[in-house]
Amino acid sequence: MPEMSSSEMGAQRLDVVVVGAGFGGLYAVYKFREMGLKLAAFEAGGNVGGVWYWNRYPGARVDLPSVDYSYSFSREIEQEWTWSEEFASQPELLAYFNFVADRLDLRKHYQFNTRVTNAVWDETRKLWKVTTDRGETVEATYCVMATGPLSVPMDPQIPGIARYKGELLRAGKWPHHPVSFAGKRVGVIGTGSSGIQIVQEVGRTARELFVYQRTPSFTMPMRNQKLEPDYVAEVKRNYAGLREAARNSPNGGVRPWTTRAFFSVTPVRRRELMEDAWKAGGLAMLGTFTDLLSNEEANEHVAEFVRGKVDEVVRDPVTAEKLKPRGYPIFARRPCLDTEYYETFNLPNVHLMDCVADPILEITEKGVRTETGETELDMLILATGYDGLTGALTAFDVVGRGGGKVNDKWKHGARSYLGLMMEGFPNLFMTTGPNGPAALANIVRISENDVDWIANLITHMADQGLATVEPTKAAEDGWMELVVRIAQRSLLNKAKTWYLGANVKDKPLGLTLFTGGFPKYREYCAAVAQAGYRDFTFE
Ligand code: N01
Repeated sequence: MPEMSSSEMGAQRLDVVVVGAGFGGLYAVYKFREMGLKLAAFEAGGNVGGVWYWNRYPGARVDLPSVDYSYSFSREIEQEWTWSEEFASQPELLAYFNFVADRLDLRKHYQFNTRVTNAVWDETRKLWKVTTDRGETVEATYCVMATGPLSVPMDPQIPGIARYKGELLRAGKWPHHPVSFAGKRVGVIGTGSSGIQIVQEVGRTARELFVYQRTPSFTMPMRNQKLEPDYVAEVKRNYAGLREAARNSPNGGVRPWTTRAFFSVTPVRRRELMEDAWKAGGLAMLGTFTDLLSNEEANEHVAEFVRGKVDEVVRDPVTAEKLKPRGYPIFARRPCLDTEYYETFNLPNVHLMDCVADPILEITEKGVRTETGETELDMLILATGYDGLTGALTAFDVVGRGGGKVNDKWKHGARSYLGLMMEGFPNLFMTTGPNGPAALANIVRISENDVDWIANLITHMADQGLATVEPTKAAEDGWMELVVRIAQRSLLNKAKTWYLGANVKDKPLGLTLFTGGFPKYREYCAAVAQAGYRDFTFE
């Protein structure tokens, strides 16, 4: 399709507009172009990459094996791209996105540095009007929000941030220029996946590092390694099998998995298995026993094993004790994978600041004031998380049938059918949406599943001469009932996390992710299509 200028985009009716240039958006653009659809795409960032465009902080890397965290839809991409590390760094991931965009000539469909400010369904003309912060509006039959589950970073609810006169950096909006920590007193607020990766990196070069920790995370050694050419060649020969295994695994990835329950083996054997998993690194521990997220007692045994590892590394017993997560099950928050995170706290320049014992009161011009006093800082880094799952679509007006807004629909929690569509919002699709398995399974596999499903539905409509599609209320109610019912069994409910919306003030609290595993999710999606989309109304 020839490149279109923005005025040309606005002048004609498009088939589809895609928002986002992460894994979901890029694949959607490719797929729809191959279907011959007339399309346009917008991306707030300056280029492709999604979260990997924004998260340029030092030490940023993926916590799934790179060979798995990559597209499966193109044999050419699989064969021509070579991963250099088991867990790719952000620069390598960004290079991958750029490689895909160039190889498939996708960039020309995007308008970058362009944020969608509202999307409104035109009932009479049966199309979406999508307006951007550049003031233009495009019209398209379908709108695909590939806006990602973790694309709206949040500042902490601490007064005074605007007052701070030192360097203020945010993990999720890291600057493009090199950042030096040498000779500086640096503070990091937040000890989730982002904070841990930053701390272990900055601790090595900063003059002093102050780590503001409110809730310690469970973290396990990543044990990242360079990939040997022989291994890469083997993977390339066997990609088809690897993808099939990933699609059929509960997490959508080739992680270790088991059917062994914790109490089905002897205490000695359990210990051996946990030691092996610790030595293997990565998410091996999660695959050690099958009931870790359903049996609280089993979970506590594994949690205690991991806490014990802190004592083996951290020399100061007081610091070690503070670093041990307590009060919530292991894996109920996203498990972190680190590279010598605990070792960082043995460095004389690194100080753990306990925000529970000594809460942060405010950010001052010079640094951070806690109950016991002010710490002056040259640089403050915020690694304080995201308005996850729903944040991207509630950040602007998405207006459906009869003027209904997504913000109103989700007032009491996200609702959708399969995490893909919403009643009241005809022809609007989401990839990796809330109420699907996003966050609990490999985002690349979910994105491909979702885009393929959307593409099939659009093809079905073209074949049948249909103009609009929308899930029935009954279908959406049924899906939400299922999602909520099976989620109640999960220990994920027992931690305050972005999975539940617990990290955002006044956000409705609840686990509305599909916790039934990726294969089951795929089955549901496929069954809906096979049944002729009877859960939808068409016009
Ligand atoms: O965010 P988080 P993240 N005072 O929400 C703290 C993915 N990811 O960006 O828990 C003090 O986990 C907050 O404390 P608490 C991954 O899916 C993946 O780190 O609210 N602290 C918490 O410690 C992950 O789950 C990768 O008590 C405050 C931290 O900020 C998701 O992104 C890398 C505070 C936020 O942790 C989000 O991870 C990075 C306050 N007022 C991210 N407010 C990899 O692939 C907040 N906090 C490796």
